[in-house]
Amino acid sequence: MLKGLAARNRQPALVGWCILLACGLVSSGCDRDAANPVGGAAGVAPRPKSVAQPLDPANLPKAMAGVAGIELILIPAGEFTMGEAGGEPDEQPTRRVVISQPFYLGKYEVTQAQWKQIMGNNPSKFVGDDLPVDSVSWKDAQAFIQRLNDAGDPFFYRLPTEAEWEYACRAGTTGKYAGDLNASAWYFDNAGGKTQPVGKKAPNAFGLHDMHGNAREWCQDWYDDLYYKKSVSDDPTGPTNGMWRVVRGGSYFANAAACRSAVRYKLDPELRLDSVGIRIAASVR
Ligand SMILES: [Ca+2]
Repeated sequence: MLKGLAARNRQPALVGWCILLACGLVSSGCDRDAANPVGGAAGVAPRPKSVAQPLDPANLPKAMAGVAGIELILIPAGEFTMGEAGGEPDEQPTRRVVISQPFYLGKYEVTQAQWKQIMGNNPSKFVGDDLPVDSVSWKDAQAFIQRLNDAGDPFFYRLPTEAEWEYACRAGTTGKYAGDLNASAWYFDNAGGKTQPVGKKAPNAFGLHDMHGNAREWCQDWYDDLYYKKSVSDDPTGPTNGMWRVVRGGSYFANAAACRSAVRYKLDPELRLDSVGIRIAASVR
């Protein structure tokens, strides 16, 4: 399951970023100069800067595509009950949580094609352009996100908070799953022992695919099993420090109980597992 710290190809990859409305091309600021390398080494041209117009927070598009064509869905502000009564101890007590600002979340897990475009390497155990990238650590995810942000488009890219992740996963539902698990998730009973191309299972009510299964997903927060007992209710961002980062959602290798909306996992931020990938969140700058 684990992969060593193999030498990583740090050769800068192109970030030919382009902002697209999902339902129609918007050419503003589009830059696809694939030959222009990125980075600050001698003789290397600087990354092209964005000339995109900032987004209007009062009139945000419901779907957009950011760097590397990562499709983003607008998640509305709202509130929900986080956790599951009768679930694991770290899922309790359940409590009302407010997500005060809309944000964008990846429609799909980050694919290997997207990871390769940004990072110039592919750490995944299960290889395929449409498969979720796997075997990436939390720290690897931060390096990926830094490159997305270097593109200078109208988003601030990041991982979702744990609260945002569960809010987005539930999409208004209150049960164990946001719909029929077999219809919406690749998990132990149906995945054949490996990850599957993203987006093949039914989306949830927000239009997000593979929240319950396929690859687990890193969140930004530190993990604390007692956090729900002391967390603020508005836009919680997790403990201020810790040993582990939060991982959410089930995977191709998880049983049904381990795919529930409320399930929390902790993982060393330097660990790479073939069942763990990422999904990108984005705030408007
Ligand atoms: Ca997933």
